[in-house]
Amino acid sequence: MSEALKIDPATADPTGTIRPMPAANSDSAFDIERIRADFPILTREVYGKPLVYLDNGASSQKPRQVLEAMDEIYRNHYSNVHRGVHKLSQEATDAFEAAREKVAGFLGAPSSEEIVFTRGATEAINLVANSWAQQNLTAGDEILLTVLEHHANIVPWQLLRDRIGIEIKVVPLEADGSLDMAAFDRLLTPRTKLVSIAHISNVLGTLLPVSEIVEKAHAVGAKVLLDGCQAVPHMPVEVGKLGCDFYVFSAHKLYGPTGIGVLWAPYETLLDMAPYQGGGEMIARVTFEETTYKEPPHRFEAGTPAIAEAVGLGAAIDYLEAIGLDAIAAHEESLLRYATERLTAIGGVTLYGTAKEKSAILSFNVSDAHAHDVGTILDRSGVAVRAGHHCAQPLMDYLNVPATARASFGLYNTREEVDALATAIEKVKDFF
Ligand code: C6P
Repeated sequence: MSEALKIDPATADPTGTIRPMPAANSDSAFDIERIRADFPILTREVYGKPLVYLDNGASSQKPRQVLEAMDEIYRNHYSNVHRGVHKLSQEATDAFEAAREKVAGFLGAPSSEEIVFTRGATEAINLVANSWAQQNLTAGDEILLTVLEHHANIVPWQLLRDRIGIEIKVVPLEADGSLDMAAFDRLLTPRTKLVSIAHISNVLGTLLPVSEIVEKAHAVGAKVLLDGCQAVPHMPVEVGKLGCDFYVFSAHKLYGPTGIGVLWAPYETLLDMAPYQGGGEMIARVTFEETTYKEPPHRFEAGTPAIAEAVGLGAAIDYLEAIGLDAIAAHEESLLRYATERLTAIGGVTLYGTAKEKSAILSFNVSDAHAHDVGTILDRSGVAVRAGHHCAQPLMDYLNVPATARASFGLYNTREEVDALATAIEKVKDFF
């Protein structure tokens, strides 16, 4: 690991200043014990067992740096933003806009004006569907999705389809959960106006070949939306390098708060997009005859925004950048390899999604046991996993299973926790 990774998140100031960690404090730059100590909830027990939190794909836990940054804004700087002339309003506005700058830096976006705050990834996709797509697509145009999409990247397009008569095409998968690129090539035509896909699958962990997809989509004149929910907490993401046209994610999977997410798009694209919702904050001038709108990104942020949540998101970004996304990716890659080995060695466990390029998400079933029963028994051992369809019912149909159990790892998980998962799965087998 590089020297640059020797940064201590514990001493990172949530407002932005990061102090290097003294090398003597740790043998390894990725100091898992220090990281775990930042997450208060990880010390609690569940049913008398240490909590083993493996539901990071649903939502991740929050480090004290995020909690403290949100506490600080509410205690000492809170007011509404962009409205008041008074000191507190200015401080809150500065903190809110500083968070936007941090998101821009995090995604490698050239300007914070390209960062729209939304309620989450779901709202960001709905925004693109109801604004850009509604404006630019007409009956007969096609949108390309994949079988592994989350409902948030399916239903908004169906609603649009039912309004304006577009067609939705769906790219199937290979047996290992990677995308069937031959089918992608066949389904992509000059009628395709948008390819909207997950960067990483929330069920299979598959990392999609997004650069290749972007290149091919652009060659037929289609734009590309990447749903980055499961990517941004686990790997460095630079929108410029990806070449995509829209990128969305939610803060709560990124060790930040709920209630806030991000839509990124190039400024020129945002400038051409009509507002998605109307109200305060997004207007330049209102009369009963006519309303004019602010420039992006404010045009898309009607009403009082999630102020403390934006600050919390900024603190989460500081926290992750202090550790280093490359270091986090390496840690989780090693956990994935170990967990795959451990679970594969347990007879009767079926793993879904074994693509070469994948992140630390393991969906599985245990023979004869329903996923919900697996989840419940694991819970009694202190191991929190998600069980169900993971908001990806078409994928469950495609895999021909009603549900799976899913262990999704984060930066604070350990090999010992993988062992706890494996031991708890053995208990499930004993039970059935
Ligand atoms: N997936 C999971 O357990 P929201 O709800 O807007 O924050 O995120 C929606 C969403 C969109 N895309 C992907 C790839 C996702 O994984 C999610 C959220 C969670 O898998 C909760 S359903």
